[in-house]
Amino acid sequence: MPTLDTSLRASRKGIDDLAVFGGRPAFEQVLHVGRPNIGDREKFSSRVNDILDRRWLTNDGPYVSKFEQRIIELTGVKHCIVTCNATIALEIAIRALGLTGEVILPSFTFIATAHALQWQEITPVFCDIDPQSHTIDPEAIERLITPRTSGILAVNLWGRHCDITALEALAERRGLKLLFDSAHAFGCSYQGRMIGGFGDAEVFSFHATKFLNSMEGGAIVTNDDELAQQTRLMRNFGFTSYDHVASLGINGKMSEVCAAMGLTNLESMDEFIAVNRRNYKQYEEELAGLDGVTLVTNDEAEKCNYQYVVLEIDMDQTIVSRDELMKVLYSEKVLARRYFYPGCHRMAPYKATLTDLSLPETETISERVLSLPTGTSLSPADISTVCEIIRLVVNNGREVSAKLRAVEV
Ligand code: T4K
Repeated sequence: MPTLDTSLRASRKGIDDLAVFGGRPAFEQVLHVGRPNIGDREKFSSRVNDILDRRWLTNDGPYVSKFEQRIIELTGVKHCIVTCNATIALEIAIRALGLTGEVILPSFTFIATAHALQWQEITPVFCDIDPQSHTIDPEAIERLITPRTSGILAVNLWGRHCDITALEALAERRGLKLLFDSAHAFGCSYQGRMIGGFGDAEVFSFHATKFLNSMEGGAIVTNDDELAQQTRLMRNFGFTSYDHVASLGINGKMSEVCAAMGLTNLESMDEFIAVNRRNYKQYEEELAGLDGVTLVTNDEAEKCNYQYVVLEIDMDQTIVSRDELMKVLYSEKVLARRYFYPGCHRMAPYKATLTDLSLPETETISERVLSLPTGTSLSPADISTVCEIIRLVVNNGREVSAKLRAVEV
């Protein structure tokens, strides 16, 4: 696996050597959080040539069918309908499930989860999270259910599972539909079963920034035969045959080139996970013992894809804030991201009507988290350099923070 060794290995003796204070940046090129993992280029190229030779570019071609079949085999779910992206997959699933009125979801998620509801004039009702798992708190959901609630849209954030047992029991007891946004959770499991087969349906993302990408792409997976048939129709304008439309639909189709990319990357999936896991372990080891800095853990008893390496910064201990650390890293050309700050309820258009809504756990966590670069484009030396910067900043938190404030004035 070729790695992009961009580190200049500049050794920083003290905080004055940091780029933010005038030193030389640690990296020549930017280190990104969402750098795509890319499988066997030759196989991908030969598949693209095959697509071009046969002149079948989209509309349920053979690569799409094969990609769907491989996802079914990997997840053990009965049906898979791949789409052009996960946002459209969510919208189709929401409509096919007949969700209306209000749907309860976490605010601590990518904005697409909320937009997929609002786009269909369904009111997203934002719920707080469990601070340990960063996923929706089932007890908090109970308090938000009204006569207008039609479903729960839970998110398996960072590839970590929600309390799926509690959510399934709650949905069943209150007669609600249960949809999982599992955009991050392809290749992960819950209680030994692969994510994909829980609730009424689940949605994966295969966007370029996901550990397994089809450039752009998504999928709806479900064990429900009728729902699968409905979503398949909706993906293609509602067409059942030439000239015959059976229902409202949209264009949610995946192209053959995207499916070929997905299939090619699936063949390297184990390798991607191994690299992600190695990166995660290295970060864990090299950041161990730093007061106020914790790495969000993965449930090692389950299958994990280690797609996100997320730091939690407790400013009471580090003195330097998450945003200050991020600023230092940016100057070093490390584009760490504060996913999913500030929470959907604090973003447009939702914040306009939700000024009084307080979600304390969401607000606290979104002030503390920082996603670090990982994936196959990083070398172990790159990670060591990133950790070295973080250690230098946190070990000198008070001085760095004061100096940053002085620079700003
Ligand atoms: N639900 C959840 C929970 C999600 O997280 C997402 C998407 C969705 C639903 C919807 O899935 P899709 O409809 O996208 O399939 C990125 C991704 O665009 C988005 O897919 C992802 N979640 C989200 C967490 O991250 P941005 O706005 O941060 O993207 P951007 O352009 O800043 O890229 C991230 C980093 O990756 C940059 O530093 C650049 C780098 N990058 C990006 C691309 C596209 C590359 O190095 N190469 C590339 O090709 O949203």
